[in-house]
Amino acid sequence: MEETSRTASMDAREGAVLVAAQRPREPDWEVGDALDELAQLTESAGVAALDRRICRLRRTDPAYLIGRGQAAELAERARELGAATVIFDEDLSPAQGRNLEDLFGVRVVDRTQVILDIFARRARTSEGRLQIELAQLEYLRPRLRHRWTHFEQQKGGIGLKGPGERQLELDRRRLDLRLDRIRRELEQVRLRREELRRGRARHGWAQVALVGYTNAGKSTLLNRLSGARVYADDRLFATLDPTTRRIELPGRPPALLTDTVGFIRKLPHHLVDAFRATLEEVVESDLLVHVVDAAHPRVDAQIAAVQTVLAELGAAEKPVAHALNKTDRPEAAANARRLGETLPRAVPISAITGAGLDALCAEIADALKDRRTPMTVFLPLGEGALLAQIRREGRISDIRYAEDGVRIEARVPPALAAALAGYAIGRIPERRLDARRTED
Ligand SMILES: Nc1nc2c(ncn2[C@@H]2O[C@H](COP(=O)(O)OP(=O)(O)OP(=O)(O)O)[C@@H](O)[C@H]2O)c(=O)[nH]1
Ligand SMILES: [Mg+2]
Repeated sequence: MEETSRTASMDAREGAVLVAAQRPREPDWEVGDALDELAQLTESAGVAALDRRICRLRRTDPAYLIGRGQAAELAERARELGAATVIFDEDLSPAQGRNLEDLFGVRVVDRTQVILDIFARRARTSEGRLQIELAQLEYLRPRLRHRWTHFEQQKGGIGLKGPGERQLELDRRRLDLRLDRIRRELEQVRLRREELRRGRARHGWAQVALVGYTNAGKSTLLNRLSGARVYADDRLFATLDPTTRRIELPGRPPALLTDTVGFIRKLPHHLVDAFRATLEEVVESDLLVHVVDAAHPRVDAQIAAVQTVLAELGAAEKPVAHALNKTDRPEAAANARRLGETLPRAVPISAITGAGLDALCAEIADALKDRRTPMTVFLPLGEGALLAQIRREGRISDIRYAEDGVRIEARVPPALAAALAGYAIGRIPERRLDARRTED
């Protein structure tokens, strides 16, 4: 729809000036890194980075973020280079974006918009497209107002609704209707995925999710381990839609390995929210394999960023196996050695050459030994001891009392799962459960 194309706004042929703001005690290398990454993001969005600028902030100007003098210099530079866009590594408030745009006379885009733009380009499935549209519309909503400010300025006294305001109301209502519809559709997607996961869980297959910074090598690893042919490339956010494949593990049944969207520093909040349906594959898995690009100069910052996003998803407590990837590259040697000290179980690998993959599979198999199995059981009255054990050792997600017993959905450790096997039920439809109640 129209609104979407407006935020997916960067023209493939345009060039841009990149800007990072440097806070008073922020070291130079940090700003330099931020700009490097922004340049990579910009390239991934199909826009050429013509120049990079650092603006030192003494205080943040609520109207322009940067100082007026700095803004004037940037405007001059953008004009000189014929840049169609100025891209900020910061998130700009709607007012800042608008003010800077007026000042520069060229389009002003922030980091979030660049990421949204890349996601919009990459989305292939209807699930991916819905999620990115949701994120874009939510980004756009508070920015709608500005398109009508000129009308509002003409309208005069308080309480006089100008034509602009009426149009704005219409736009906003249309947008809210669309947002409602997308949210409903995504809820259906979520339920479908949940159903799929339950089906797999019933087969007893462990579910393992690859997580990691974008470009760490997750897709390459999935391909290598499963013989899949997922698109892998040296660009940010190559993967958007989750892919699940079976992998063989030593000494235990195969597991299902899911490759999904990569993480990044300052991943926009509403993007994380919008991608819930996809990211539930991570939240609901038995084990995470954190793929680390050991050859990256800022590997520690990347690991920290991944942990931040995991916490945001509510997956901070999940068991994690670490894979130190790209060890075929000489730059990785020192990092891998250092990280090996803080993460003693981390496995050095190369998804490209295949080195270390047997050790990684052994580590995954080992970590899965004490995984919890999702189960639905009906415990008759008189099995109070088992009920107490589930409460103690398991994680209960649903519990319903009937007259003759109790129905529980929980994740339980393997030994308890075995003890409960005789009481396991499939998902009993609500009606049958009610029927049982009335029969008694
Ligand atoms: N040298 C080397 N390069 C690797 C290795 N694994 C992956 N790469 C390269 O790293 C780049 C990114 O790989 P992907 O598998 O697409 O990374 P990803 O983690 O799936 O990235 P996103 O989908 O963007 O999150 C590609 O150019 C790969 O060829 C490795 O072990 N060694
Ligand atoms: Mg990928």
